Amino acid sequence: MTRARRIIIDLKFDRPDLVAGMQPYFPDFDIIDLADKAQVGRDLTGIDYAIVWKPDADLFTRAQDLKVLFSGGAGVDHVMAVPGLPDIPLVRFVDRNLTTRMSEWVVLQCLIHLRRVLPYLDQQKKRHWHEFIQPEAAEVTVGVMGLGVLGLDAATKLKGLGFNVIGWSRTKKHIDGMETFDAAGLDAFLGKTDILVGLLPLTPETTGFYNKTLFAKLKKDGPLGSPFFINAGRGKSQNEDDLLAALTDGTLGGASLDVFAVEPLPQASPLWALDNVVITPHAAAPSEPSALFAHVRREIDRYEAGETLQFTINRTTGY
Ligand code: NDP
Ligand code: OXD
Repeated sequence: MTRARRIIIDLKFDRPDLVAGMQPYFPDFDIIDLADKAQVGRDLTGIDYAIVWKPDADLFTRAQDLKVLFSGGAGVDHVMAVPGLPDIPLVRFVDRNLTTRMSEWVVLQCLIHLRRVLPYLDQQKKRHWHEFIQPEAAEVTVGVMGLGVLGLDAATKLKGLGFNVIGWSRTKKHIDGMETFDAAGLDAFLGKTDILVGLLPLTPETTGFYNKTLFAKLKKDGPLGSPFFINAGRGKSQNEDDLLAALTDGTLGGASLDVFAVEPLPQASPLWALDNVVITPHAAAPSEPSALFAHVRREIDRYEAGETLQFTINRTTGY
Protein backbone atom coordinates (compact mmCIF):
# COMPACT_ATOMS: atom_id res chain seq x y z
CA MET A 1 0.00 0.00 0.00
CA THR A 2 1.41 3.42 -0.93
CA ARG A 3 1.65 5.88 1.93
CA ALA A 4 -0.53 9.00 1.60
CA ARG A 5 1.46 12.11 0.89
CA ARG A 6 1.77 14.59 3.72
CA ILE A 7 1.40 18.36 3.90
CA ILE A 8 2.17 20.56 6.89
CA ILE A 9 0.01 23.42 8.05
CA ASP A 10 1.47 25.81 10.58
CA LEU A 11 -1.17 28.57 10.56
CA LYS A 12 -2.01 30.68 13.59
CA PHE A 13 -5.51 31.52 12.37
CA ASP A 14 -7.46 30.63 15.52
CA ARG A 15 -10.02 28.70 13.47
CA PRO A 16 -10.99 25.35 15.06
CA ASP A 17 -12.36 24.03 11.76
CA LEU A 18 -9.16 24.60 9.81
CA VAL A 19 -8.17 20.98 9.13
CA ALA A 20 -11.75 19.89 8.41
CA GLY A 21 -12.03 22.79 5.96
CA MET A 22 -8.77 21.81 4.29
CA GLN A 23 -9.58 18.12 3.85
CA PRO A 24 -11.85 18.45 0.76
CA TYR A 25 -9.01 20.14 -1.12
CA PHE A 26 -6.45 17.54 -0.06
CA PRO A 27 -8.26 14.15 0.02
CA ASP A 28 -5.03 12.42 -1.06
CA PHE A 29 -2.85 13.99 1.65
CA ASP A 30 -2.32 13.42 5.35
CA ILE A 31 -2.60 16.88 6.89
CA ILE A 32 -0.07 17.51 9.64
CA ASP A 33 -1.40 20.42 11.69
CA LEU A 34 1.38 21.70 13.90
CA ALA A 35 -1.17 23.41 16.14
CA ASP A 36 -2.25 19.91 17.20
CA LYS A 37 -0.40 18.97 20.40
CA ALA A 38 -0.24 15.36 19.18
CA GLN A 39 2.21 16.49 16.48
CA VAL A 40 4.84 17.65 18.98
CA GLY A 41 8.09 15.88 18.14
CA ARG A 42 6.61 14.14 15.09
CA ASP A 43 9.05 13.31 12.31
CA LEU A 44 8.57 15.90 9.56
CA THR A 45 11.19 14.59 7.15
CA GLY A 46 10.07 13.49 3.69
CA ILE A 47 7.32 16.15 3.48
CA ASP A 48 7.18 18.22 0.28
CA TYR A 49 4.83 21.08 1.14
CA ALA A 50 3.97 23.41 4.02
CA ILE A 51 1.43 26.23 4.38
CA VAL A 52 2.61 28.64 7.05
CA TRP A 53 1.77 31.85 8.90
CA LYS A 54 4.46 33.01 11.34
CA PRO A 55 6.01 29.54 11.35
CA ASP A 56 7.75 28.19 14.42
CA ALA A 57 11.48 28.88 14.54
CA ASP A 58 12.36 25.18 14.30
CA LEU A 59 10.16 24.38 11.29
CA PHE A 60 12.97 24.23 8.78
CA THR A 61 15.25 22.10 10.93
CA ARG A 62 12.38 19.63 11.44
CA ALA A 63 11.01 19.67 7.88
CA GLN A 64 14.21 19.42 5.86
CA ASP A 65 12.78 18.04 2.62
CA LEU A 66 10.29 20.76 1.75
CA LYS A 67 10.04 21.48 -1.98
CA VAL A 68 7.57 24.39 -1.96
CA LEU A 69 6.52 26.71 0.85
CA PHE A 70 3.19 28.56 0.85
CA SER A 71 2.51 31.73 2.83
CA GLY A 72 -0.89 31.80 4.52
CA GLY A 73 -1.13 35.47 3.58
CA ALA A 74 -0.16 37.94 0.89
CA GLY A 75 2.89 39.08 2.84
CA VAL A 76 5.94 36.90 3.40
CA ASP A 77 8.01 38.87 5.92
CA HIS A 78 6.82 36.43 8.62
CA VAL A 79 8.54 33.62 6.70
CA MET A 80 11.60 35.51 5.49
CA ALA A 81 12.49 36.22 9.14
CA VAL A 82 12.66 32.56 10.17
CA PRO A 83 16.19 31.18 10.53
CA GLY A 84 17.24 28.50 8.07
CA LEU A 85 14.64 29.37 5.41
CA PRO A 86 15.54 26.92 2.64
CA ASP A 87 16.21 28.06 -0.92
CA ILE A 88 12.96 26.69 -2.34
CA PRO A 89 10.04 28.47 -4.03
CA LEU A 90 8.03 30.61 -1.61
CA VAL A 91 4.50 31.26 -2.88
CA ARG A 92 2.37 34.07 -1.49
CA PHE A 93 -1.42 34.21 -1.33
CA VAL A 94 -3.08 36.26 -4.05
CA ASP A 95 -6.83 36.10 -4.00
CA ARG A 96 -9.88 38.10 -5.12
CA ASN A 97 -11.56 37.88 -1.71
CA LEU A 98 -8.48 39.17 0.13
CA THR A 99 -7.94 41.95 -2.41
CA THR A 100 -11.57 43.06 -2.20
CA ARG A 101 -11.49 43.10 1.62
CA MET A 102 -8.41 45.26 1.59
CA SER A 103 -9.93 47.75 -0.82
CA GLU A 104 -13.09 47.93 1.31
CA TRP A 105 -10.97 48.78 4.34
CA VAL A 106 -8.87 51.38 2.52
CA VAL A 107 -11.90 53.06 0.95
CA LEU A 108 -13.67 53.08 4.32
CA GLN A 109 -10.71 54.76 6.04
CA CYS A 110 -10.33 57.40 3.31
CA LEU A 111 -14.02 58.23 3.63
CA ILE A 112 -13.81 58.32 7.43
CA HIS A 113 -11.18 61.04 7.24
CA LEU A 114 -12.71 62.84 4.24
CA ARG A 115 -16.13 63.06 5.94
CA ARG A 116 -14.70 63.84 9.41
CA VAL A 117 -16.29 60.81 11.03
CA LEU A 118 -14.00 60.84 14.10
CA PRO A 119 -14.76 64.45 15.08
CA TYR A 120 -18.47 63.89 14.37
CA LEU A 121 -18.51 60.81 16.63
CA ASP A 122 -16.83 62.86 19.31
CA GLN A 123 -19.45 65.61 18.91
CA GLN A 124 -22.23 63.03 19.05
CA LYS A 125 -21.00 61.86 22.46
CA LYS A 126 -21.19 65.48 23.62
CA ARG A 127 -24.60 66.17 21.92
CA HIS A 128 -22.87 68.95 20.04
CA TRP A 129 -24.16 70.26 16.65
CA HIS A 130 -21.44 71.76 14.43
CA GLU A 131 -20.65 71.27 10.76
CA PHE A 132 -16.99 70.91 9.77
CA ILE A 133 -15.57 71.92 6.39
CA GLN A 134 -15.90 68.85 4.18
CA PRO A 135 -14.18 68.95 0.80
CA GLU A 136 -15.43 66.62 -1.89
CA ALA A 137 -13.31 63.62 -2.88
CA ALA A 138 -12.19 65.22 -6.14
CA GLU A 139 -10.40 67.97 -4.19
CA VAL A 140 -8.40 65.44 -2.19
CA THR A 141 -5.33 63.56 -3.44
CA VAL A 142 -4.82 60.06 -2.11
CA GLY A 143 -1.26 58.83 -2.56
CA VAL A 144 -1.05 55.05 -2.61
CA MET A 145 2.34 53.59 -1.72
CA GLY A 146 2.73 50.19 -3.31
CA LEU A 147 1.01 49.58 -6.62
CA GLY A 148 0.98 45.80 -6.43
CA VAL A 149 -2.08 43.58 -6.30
CA LEU A 150 -3.60 45.39 -3.31
CA GLY A 151 -2.46 48.94 -3.98
CA LEU A 152 -3.67 48.90 -7.56
CA ASP A 153 -7.12 47.58 -6.67
CA ALA A 154 -7.55 50.09 -3.84
CA ALA A 155 -6.32 52.94 -6.06
CA THR A 156 -8.79 52.00 -8.80
CA LYS A 157 -11.71 51.87 -6.36
CA LEU A 158 -10.72 55.21 -4.79
CA LYS A 159 -10.64 56.74 -8.26
CA GLY A 160 -14.11 55.35 -8.87
CA LEU A 161 -15.31 57.32 -5.84
CA GLY A 162 -13.91 60.49 -7.33
CA PHE A 163 -10.67 60.96 -5.34
CA ASN A 164 -7.64 62.21 -7.21
CA VAL A 165 -5.36 59.20 -6.87
CA ILE A 166 -1.61 59.06 -7.43
CA GLY A 167 0.68 56.09 -6.89
CA TRP A 168 4.24 55.26 -5.93
CA SER A 169 6.16 52.03 -6.41
CA ARG A 170 9.74 50.83 -6.66
CA THR A 171 9.52 50.49 -10.43
CA LYS A 172 7.59 52.89 -12.67
CA LYS A 173 4.00 51.95 -13.55
CA HIS A 174 1.90 53.27 -16.41
CA ILE A 175 -1.73 53.36 -15.35
CA ASP A 176 -4.41 55.09 -17.40
CA GLY A 177 -5.66 58.24 -15.70
CA MET A 178 -3.30 58.00 -12.73
CA GLU A 179 -0.11 59.93 -12.08
CA THR A 180 2.56 57.51 -10.91
CA PHE A 181 6.01 57.87 -9.42
CA ASP A 182 8.91 55.48 -9.06
CA ALA A 183 11.35 55.26 -6.12
CA ALA A 184 13.23 58.37 -7.30
CA GLY A 185 10.01 60.40 -7.36
CA LEU A 186 9.29 59.95 -3.66
CA ASP A 187 9.45 63.60 -2.60
CA ALA A 188 7.32 64.80 -5.52
CA PHE A 189 4.75 62.11 -4.70
CA LEU A 190 4.64 63.03 -1.00
CA GLY A 191 4.35 66.74 -1.77
CA LYS A 192 1.08 66.12 -3.63
CA THR A 193 -0.47 63.72 -1.10
CA ASP A 194 -3.32 64.64 1.29
CA ILE A 195 -4.10 61.09 2.39
CA LEU A 196 -1.20 58.63 2.35
CA VAL A 197 -2.15 54.95 2.00
CA GLY A 198 0.61 52.46 2.87
CA LEU A 199 0.34 49.09 1.14
CA LEU A 200 4.02 48.20 1.05
CA PRO A 201 5.51 44.83 1.95
CA LEU A 202 7.99 44.73 4.83
CA THR A 203 11.54 44.45 3.48
CA PRO A 204 14.85 45.90 4.64
CA GLU A 205 14.10 48.99 2.46
CA THR A 206 10.65 49.60 3.93
CA THR A 207 11.53 49.00 7.59
CA GLY A 208 10.98 52.20 9.59
CA PHE A 209 10.12 53.94 6.34
CA TYR A 210 7.10 55.96 7.57
CA ASN A 211 9.01 58.31 9.84
CA LYS A 212 9.10 61.98 10.77
CA THR A 213 11.09 62.96 7.68
CA LEU A 214 8.49 61.33 5.46
CA PHE A 215 5.47 62.74 7.33
CA ALA A 216 6.97 66.24 7.11
CA LYS A 217 7.07 66.00 3.30
CA LEU A 218 3.32 65.39 2.89
CA LYS A 219 1.21 68.23 1.47
CA LYS A 220 0.60 70.81 4.21
CA ASP A 221 -1.92 73.18 2.66
CA GLY A 222 -4.43 70.62 1.39
CA PRO A 223 -8.21 70.79 1.64
CA LEU A 224 -8.31 68.64 4.80
CA GLY A 225 -6.17 71.10 6.72
CA SER A 226 -3.42 68.56 7.38
CA PRO A 227 -2.42 65.23 5.85
CA PHE A 228 -3.69 61.83 7.01
CA PHE A 229 -1.90 58.47 7.17
CA ILE A 230 -3.47 55.07 6.54
CA ASN A 231 -1.37 51.91 6.93
CA ALA A 232 -2.40 48.34 6.22
CA GLY A 233 0.95 47.12 4.89
CA ARG A 234 3.16 46.21 7.84
CA GLY A 235 3.61 47.86 11.22
CA LYS A 236 7.40 47.59 11.26
CA SER A 237 7.37 49.98 8.30
CA GLN A 238 6.17 52.73 10.65
CA ASN A 239 8.32 54.42 13.27
CA GLU A 240 5.70 54.54 16.03
CA ASP A 241 7.45 57.21 18.11
CA ASP A 242 7.56 59.49 15.07
CA LEU A 243 3.98 58.62 14.20
CA LEU A 244 2.79 59.44 17.68
CA ALA A 245 4.63 62.77 17.63
CA ALA A 246 3.21 63.64 14.18
CA LEU A 247 -0.32 62.81 15.34
CA THR A 248 -0.04 64.98 18.43
CA ASP A 249 1.87 67.97 17.01
CA GLY A 250 -0.47 68.42 14.02
CA THR A 251 1.93 67.21 11.32
CA LEU A 252 -0.75 64.58 10.70
CA GLY A 253 -4.45 65.29 11.15
CA GLY A 254 -5.19 61.66 11.90
CA ALA A 255 -4.49 58.07 10.97
CA SER A 256 -6.01 54.66 10.39
CA LEU A 257 -3.78 51.81 11.45
CA ASP A 258 -4.35 48.12 10.92
CA VAL A 259 -0.77 47.02 11.53
CA PHE A 260 1.73 47.72 14.28
CA ALA A 261 5.39 47.16 15.06
CA VAL A 262 4.30 44.80 17.86
CA GLU A 263 1.01 42.89 17.52
CA PRO A 264 -1.25 42.78 19.39
CA LEU A 265 -0.67 46.48 19.99
CA PRO A 266 0.56 46.61 23.60
CA GLN A 267 -1.92 47.93 26.18
CA ALA A 268 0.62 50.60 27.11
CA SER A 269 0.80 52.07 23.60
CA PRO A 270 -0.25 55.76 23.63
CA LEU A 271 -1.79 55.21 20.16
CA TRP A 272 -4.87 53.61 21.80
CA ALA A 273 -5.81 56.88 23.45
CA LEU A 274 -5.60 59.22 20.45
CA ASP A 275 -9.00 60.42 19.31
CA ASN A 276 -7.78 61.14 15.77
CA VAL A 277 -6.77 57.50 15.15
CA VAL A 278 -8.73 54.46 13.98
CA ILE A 279 -7.20 51.19 15.17
CA THR A 280 -8.15 47.79 13.75
CA PRO A 281 -6.45 44.56 14.87
CA HIS A 282 -4.63 43.49 11.69
CA ALA A 283 -8.03 42.70 10.28
CA ALA A 284 -8.13 44.69 7.03
CA ALA A 285 -7.89 41.65 4.77
CA PRO A 286 -7.80 38.27 6.50
CA SER A 287 -7.07 35.15 4.46
CA GLU A 288 -10.23 33.15 3.83
CA PRO A 289 -9.16 29.55 4.61
CA SER A 290 -11.13 27.86 1.81
CA ALA A 291 -9.75 30.31 -0.76
CA LEU A 292 -6.25 29.75 0.61
CA PHE A 293 -6.53 25.96 0.41
CA ALA A 294 -7.97 26.09 -3.12
CA HIS A 295 -5.05 28.32 -4.17
CA VAL A 296 -2.45 26.02 -2.58
CA ARG A 297 -4.01 22.97 -4.22
CA ARG A 298 -4.00 24.67 -7.64
CA GLU A 299 -0.35 25.58 -7.25
CA ILE A 300 0.67 22.09 -6.11
CA ASP A 301 -1.14 20.60 -9.11
CA ARG A 302 0.67 23.03 -11.40
CA TYR A 303 4.01 22.21 -9.79
CA GLU A 304 3.48 18.48 -10.06
CA ALA A 305 2.42 18.85 -13.71
CA GLY A 306 5.74 20.57 -14.40
CA GLU A 307 4.16 24.02 -14.86
CA THR A 308 5.55 27.25 -13.44
CA LEU A 309 4.34 28.20 -9.98
CA GLN A 310 2.49 31.54 -9.76
CA PHE A 311 3.00 34.27 -7.16
CA THR A 312 6.51 33.21 -6.13
CA ILE A 313 8.61 35.64 -4.13
CA ASN A 314 11.71 37.25 -5.54
CA ARG A 315 14.23 36.43 -2.83
CA THR A 316 16.39 39.43 -3.78
CA THR A 317 13.69 42.10 -3.39
CA GLY A 318 12.03 40.20 -0.54
CA TYR A 319 8.44 40.37 -1.84
P1 NDP B 1 2.67 43.15 -4.10
O1 NDP B 1 3.94 42.40 -4.00
O2 NDP B 1 1.70 42.80 -5.17
O3 NDP B 1 2.98 44.72 -4.25
C1 NDP B 1 3.96 45.37 -3.51
C2 NDP B 1 4.11 46.79 -4.05
O4 NDP B 1 5.01 47.48 -3.20
C3 NDP B 1 4.69 46.84 -5.46
O5 NDP B 1 4.08 47.86 -6.22
C4 NDP B 1 6.15 47.19 -5.21
O6 NDP B 1 6.79 47.89 -6.26
C5 NDP B 1 6.02 48.08 -4.01
N1 NDP B 1 7.28 48.13 -3.27
C6 NDP B 1 7.92 47.14 -2.61
N2 NDP B 1 9.06 47.57 -2.06
C7 NDP B 1 9.15 48.87 -2.39
C8 NDP B 1 10.11 49.87 -2.12
N3 NDP B 1 11.22 49.62 -1.41
N4 NDP B 1 9.90 51.10 -2.61
C9 NDP B 1 8.78 51.37 -3.36
N5 NDP B 1 7.82 50.46 -3.64
C10 NDP B 1 8.02 49.23 -3.16
O7 NDP B 1 1.99 43.06 -2.68
P2 NDP B 1 0.44 43.16 -2.30
O8 NDP B 1 -0.11 44.37 -2.93
O9 NDP B 1 -0.25 41.88 -2.58
O10 NDP B 1 0.52 43.30 -0.71
C11 NDP B 1 1.21 44.36 -0.10
C12 NDP B 1 1.37 44.12 1.39
O11 NDP B 1 0.14 44.28 2.06
C13 NDP B 1 1.79 42.71 1.79
O12 NDP B 1 3.16 42.50 1.59
C14 NDP B 1 1.42 42.68 3.27
O13 NDP B 1 2.48 43.18 4.03
C15 NDP B 1 0.24 43.64 3.34
N6 NDP B 1 -1.02 42.95 3.65
C16 NDP B 1 -1.70 43.33 4.77
C17 NDP B 1 -2.91 42.73 5.09
C18 NDP B 1 -3.70 43.19 6.25
O14 NDP B 1 -4.72 42.57 6.57
N7 NDP B 1 -3.32 44.26 6.91
C19 NDP B 1 -3.47 41.68 4.24
C20 NDP B 1 -2.68 41.37 3.10
C21 NDP B 1 -1.49 41.98 2.82
P3 NDP B 1 6.99 47.25 -7.73
O15 NDP B 1 5.59 47.22 -8.33
O16 NDP B 1 7.91 48.18 -8.42
O17 NDP B 1 7.55 45.88 -7.51
C1 OXD C 1 -1.31 39.09 4.84
C2 OXD C 1 -1.86 39.65 6.08
O1 OXD C 1 -0.11 39.27 4.58
O2 OXD C 1 -2.99 39.29 6.45
O3 OXD C 1 -2.07 38.45 4.10
O4 OXD C 1 -1.22 40.48 6.72
